[in-house]
Parts: sequence; C-alpha cells; structure tokens
Amino acid sequence: MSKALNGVRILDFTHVQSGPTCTQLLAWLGADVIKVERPGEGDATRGQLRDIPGADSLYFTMLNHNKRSVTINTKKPEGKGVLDDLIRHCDVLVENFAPGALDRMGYTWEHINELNPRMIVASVKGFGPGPYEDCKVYENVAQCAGGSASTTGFDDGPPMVTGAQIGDSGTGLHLALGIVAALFQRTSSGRGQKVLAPMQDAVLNLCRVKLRDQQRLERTHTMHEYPQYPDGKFGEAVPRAGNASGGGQPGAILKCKGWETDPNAYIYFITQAAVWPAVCKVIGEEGWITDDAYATPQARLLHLKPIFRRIEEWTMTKTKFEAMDILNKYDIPCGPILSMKEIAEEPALRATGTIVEVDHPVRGKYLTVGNPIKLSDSATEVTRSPLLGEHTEDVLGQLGYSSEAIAKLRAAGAV
Ligand code: CAO
Repeated sequence: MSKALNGVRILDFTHVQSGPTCTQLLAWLGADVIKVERPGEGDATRGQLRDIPGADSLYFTMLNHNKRSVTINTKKPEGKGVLDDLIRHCDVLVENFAPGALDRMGYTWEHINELNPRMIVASVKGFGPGPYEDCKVYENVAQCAGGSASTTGFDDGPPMVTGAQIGDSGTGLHLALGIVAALFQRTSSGRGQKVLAPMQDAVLNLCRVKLRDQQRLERTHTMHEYPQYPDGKFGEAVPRAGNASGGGQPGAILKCKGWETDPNAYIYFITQAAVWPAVCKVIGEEGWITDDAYATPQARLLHLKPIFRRIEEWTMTKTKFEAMDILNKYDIPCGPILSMKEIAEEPALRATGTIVEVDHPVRGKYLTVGNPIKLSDSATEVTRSPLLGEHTEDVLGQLGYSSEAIAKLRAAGAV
C-alpha cells in the first residue's frame, strides 16, 4: 500500500525527544527518514535510562522507529562533504540542536539554501526570538515557561509538571504539521522555507484555555467552575485547578472500590448538565432533580464539593470498570484512571496498532506506542529503530559513493 508521504526524504538531524517524535511521525506517514548521528556515539538517548546492558534504551527505540541511521562526523571536512550531498538529496532537514549549533557547524540557512533551494529546514528550539532565545531547554523547562506548570496541581501545593510530554512530543507534533504544510506550499512556490516550533509556544498553545481563563478572571475576578469558588480566594493569575474540568461541565476524580490499596482505583466523573437527572437517579438522590439548590447548572456551582462527595459515596461501592458500565448506560461522561500496566494490556489498543510489540535484534521484544493518527489510505507498520550507523553503506551507496570511497571516509573518521 502506498503511504501519504511516500517520496519525501527527510534528513533527520534530531536527538533526544522533541525532534525524534516529529521525524518518527513523518516516517510512519511514509517518508524516508535518514537519521544522522555522530560516529561511535550516536543520539545520547541510546545509552540513557538503559534497562538492558549493551542494548539501545527504550528511550531511543521508542522514538526512532521506521528510520535509517547514518553516522557522519559533520565537524570533519570529509563529513561535511557527505552532509552536503545529503542536503542536495533530501526535501527536509529537521534539527533540534541547541541554539546556534547548526550555524557553528557551518550550516546556516543561507548555506543550506544555496545547496538546495527547495529544502525545508525545520527546527525545534526551547524559545522563539526574545530574552531566552539562546537557552538550552528540556521538557519540564518548557512546561514551566509555557504556562502549564503554574496551572497544574492543587491550590495549596507547588506548581506541577505533567506526565504527558507536552514540551517535547507536543512540540514535535507541531513541527510535523509545519513541515507537511511547508511541503504543500512548496508544490506551488517551488521553494523551501524555515519552519520553527519553539517549545514554550507549543506548550502555551496546548494551554490556551488557561489564557482564556486569565482574561475571564481579570474581567470578573472569579471563575465559578474552579475549586476556589465559592469559598476560596482568587489572586491575580489563573490558579491551579486540581482536577476540575477545564470546560463548562463540572468534573472531578472520585475514589472507587479498592482505592485504599490500588493507587489507580479512581474514575473521572463529569456532571454534564444534559444528564443531571440520570446522575441523581444513579446515586439515589432523585430529590435533587427538582430541588432548587441543585436543579440548574448555575445553582449547582455553589455546591460542587458536596455534590461530588455524595457521588463519590456511590462510586466507592463500585470498581472503576463497574462504574463505567453503569454510567455509560445513561450517557454520563466518565473515564477510568488507567495505569500504564492496564493500558499496555488493553486489547482494543493492541487491535488498532496504538500499542505495538516490536522485535529488536539486541533487546528482543518490547512494547511501544504506534501511530496514534489513523489514515484510511496510509496504514502504518511500525518497524524497529536502527542500530547506530546500520544504514551508512546503503545511504552513501544511494548517494553514489563507491565502497572504496566509503572505506576512505571510514578511515578518516568522517563516517
Ligand atoms: N557530528 C559532529 N558534531 C555533532 C554531530 C555530528 N553528527 N551532531 C551533533 N554534533 C554537535 C553539535 O554541533 C554541537 O556542537 P557545538 O556545541 O560544538 O556547536 C554538539 O554536538 C551538541 O549539540 P547540543 O548543544 O544540541 O547538545 P546538548 O546535549 O549539549 O544539548 C539540548 C541538548 C536538548 C539541551 C539542546 O540540543 C537543545 O536545547 N535543543 C533545543 C531544544 C530541544 O529540542 N529540547 C528538547 C530536548 S528533548 O528533552
């Protein structure tokens, strides 16, 4: 079957997480992704958080599927010659080096553009132009600088980062979209362009509802769906909202049967206005359907804490899955708190290819997250990540290098 991005050649100069997420996605969509790594060392994540001595870590393997690996020392003149050829050969160069590193290597936008005017140069950086543009950035820095940490956690606790890698993987997703858009524009312009996705900006984009709330707070000095209402105080900035719903339908995480011993025996419960009578019936509080204190969404906002306490009395009598079964019969929006163990074992996610088992020649079988984006005409087959430099001969051969020329480059330490 053909793939959406068949024919697109990506020079993948990425490392760690943000850039590799982007290029992995492009590979799953059918692009030929050639990952360039330093000879003998490779992407630092190959050796980080290792669970099997001598094997590429899960950190690396789970972010670099469906790619080819070429080793090139781009600081040696001979290595630069190979990189020049790759730039001429490819459509997109993706990188997430520290600010200025690509320029220091000699690959300014002007130089790349001279080598290949159709090339799209796509970058992840921690920050866009401004006071922090020269800073190196990792995931949690972006979560903090992008507004996520100040709005996550409980009101009486410190700012919190989230387990979802919105700074790295979130930015990688943004960059992938920018690349695909630039490729589309190139079909009419004939020209490449620069694509930049700063991590701070990507996190902020994912936190846009909190900037919405900041402006609501400044206008009205209160927000009725936040746990601080009606008894607590609001300050100048959007407070942390605990597990309150981010939208107009109040929600909470409630204990379920077994919570005393199972840290994930909880359910997210939303008291959607449309199903309020059903909620009352399920928990045995039919009187609340007509009681003035509970009958309207507006009235309920004054009593959210006691309402959720009463619903929790009911959820604590059921496992999270029993509660789901009952609540779904009434279309009451809810969701179990699933552990990674439960997710890994979930047959439906296996069936759709979102959880995939992959075989690796050194580490053996492991689980990974496959392509979460499903295209009906471009199926994804997840193939293992490459060993360091596994495809150097193949790729250089494709560029026209003879075996003798490759041997010379090897002797010079350039590949
Ligand atoms: N051959 C020769 N040199 C190479 C090379 C190759 N194939 N590949 C990389 N290098 C060199 C670079 O040229 C750079 O050298 P200089 O510092 O001398 O210019 C050097 O390797 C290191 O690059 P780096 O500064 O990007 O790497 P780092 O480990 O020090 O920093 C990170 C890592 C992630 C903090 C930084 O790259 C960064 O801020 N990136 C942008 C933001 C980002 O993507 N962060 C998310 C990372 S995922 O959590």
